[in-house]
Amino acid sequence: MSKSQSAVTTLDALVVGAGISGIYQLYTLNQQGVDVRMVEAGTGVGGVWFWNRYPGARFDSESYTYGYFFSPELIEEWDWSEEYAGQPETERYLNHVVDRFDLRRLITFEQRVVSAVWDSEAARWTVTTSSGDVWRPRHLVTALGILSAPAFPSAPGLADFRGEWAHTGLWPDEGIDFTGKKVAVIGTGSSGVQIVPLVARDAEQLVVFQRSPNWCTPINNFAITPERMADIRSRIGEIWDATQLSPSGSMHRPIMESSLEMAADQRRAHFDRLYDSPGLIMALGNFRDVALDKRANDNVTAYIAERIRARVHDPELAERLIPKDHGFGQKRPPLENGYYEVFNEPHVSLVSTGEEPIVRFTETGIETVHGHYDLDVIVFATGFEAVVGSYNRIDIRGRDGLALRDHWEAGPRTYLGLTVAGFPNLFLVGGPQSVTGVIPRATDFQADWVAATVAGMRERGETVVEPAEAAEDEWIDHVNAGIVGTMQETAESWAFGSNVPGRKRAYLLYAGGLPQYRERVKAATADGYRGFKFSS
Ligand code: N01
Repeated sequence: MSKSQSAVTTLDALVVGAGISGIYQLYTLNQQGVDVRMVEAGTGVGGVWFWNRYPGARFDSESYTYGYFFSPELIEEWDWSEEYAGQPETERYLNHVVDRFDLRRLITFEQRVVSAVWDSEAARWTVTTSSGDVWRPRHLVTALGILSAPAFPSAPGLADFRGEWAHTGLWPDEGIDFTGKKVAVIGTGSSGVQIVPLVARDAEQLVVFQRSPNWCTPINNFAITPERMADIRSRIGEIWDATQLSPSGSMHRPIMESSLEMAADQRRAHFDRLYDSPGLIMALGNFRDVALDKRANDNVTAYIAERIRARVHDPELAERLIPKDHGFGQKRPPLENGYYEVFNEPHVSLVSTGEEPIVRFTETGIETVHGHYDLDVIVFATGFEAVVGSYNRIDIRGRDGLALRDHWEAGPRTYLGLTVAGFPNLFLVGGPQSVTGVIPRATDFQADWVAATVAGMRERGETVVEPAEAAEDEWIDHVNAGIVGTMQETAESWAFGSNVPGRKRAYLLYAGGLPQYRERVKAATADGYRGFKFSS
């Protein structure tokens, strides 16, 4: 076939996206004997761990709770080197998995999906990619990632900038050398907080542009010795069980005791222990009431503010680094490694864009309302059009040409976070209204469900599955009820799309906890796939 001819491939299932969730989906469907293939926009596997190759990118979940559990052999042969593995190690791991289970032959790279249109007559999707190739799957499984559509500031002039620039979520393969350069990092979310200390280490000058400070706590990472790895392996069943009981799919569970009824010194001792422990325990293993009761939340928030003040020498600067608009845990808190200490260094400065907005990018740097910053490199750690952004960038059309973008205009609409009314045979894995915490611990369950559903349909001779609109309405009510009354309810955060100008506020994740999520899906499935219509 000549290059000018595009390929048309008819098949049972197409999985879009070779991230940790998509890879497992490919594996499970293949195991079921489904004729399945995968398309991926990048040149390699890894998803978030392929694109976010910026210095400092690493897990903030324990490595072994984020990796796969489906294969005892894989657990036996893979050694994690750190409690919170860095991006290169995770990318290696995912490549290892793909080769270990002979999945690479099923993946076509450099195929960014531009449109997916349901063909009612053929009961198939027509999926077109940027290369012009056409895929005709019966079932379309999207594993697009919740943080994969990078967002940029709206200030004009970036095309004029003559230096180097990159977004943390689209980091160049060859990297960027900051040595002796004048660098700006825009954004102080998890990505910004991870990259800032490494830029500060090499750069001659670093200006951090902060729109809103975050409540960052230390990662307290450490190397995994061979003895510890052996111990992890011997406890892997226990670790799995812990992830299944935890609302966030992690090793951590909230302390159910009331922090408000506790003596102040006893409560403080708990906070000290959490602050000095590894990982996200301050957020995920804290008292349950800090997420629910403003008074309890105020206590932990005041505690962390005190720890920040003790680390930043200049009191005025410390205050600018302490959030005033939200309490701890209302937004996803970043983990850091020496972030606050960086601001004690003379070559590092902080610009609060609330007081000093960026006006434009220029040929030589950034112009603000107060002056000009000469720069060699600009790092955009400005986040993502989260959860729905990756869907909105594809022209997805269901029955009667209905655009998913229009169906989701006021916020995502799904049934069980897995399917969408009016979009037959479209499955979402790691999409809206289903995920929280350790993403693969939500999506491995979803991928198993999709594989079992597709295999069941094949056995029963059914070709089309679609949820009822009423079931979708019920799910949306359930998702929204889960966030009501929590401290997160009023947060300005990507979890509500509030970082995207003009986006209608809607909760995009699932706050009910993964055990409840799984129970709900299992109950509907056991009840004859309640809420779904199947047809032949
Ligand atoms: O993105 P973010 P992220 N001018 O949206 C600011 C996961 N993750 O890539 O808060 C100036 O959190 C924006 O300001 P504001 C994790 O779930 C995990 O850092 O919107 N600033 C914010 O400070 C995380 O939550 C790891 O007011 C602008 C920042 O840019 C999620 O990914 C590592 C701006 C964006 O922060 C997203 O994190 C990294 C503008 N015009 C990420 N526009 C792990 O550790 C935006 N900002 C596993």
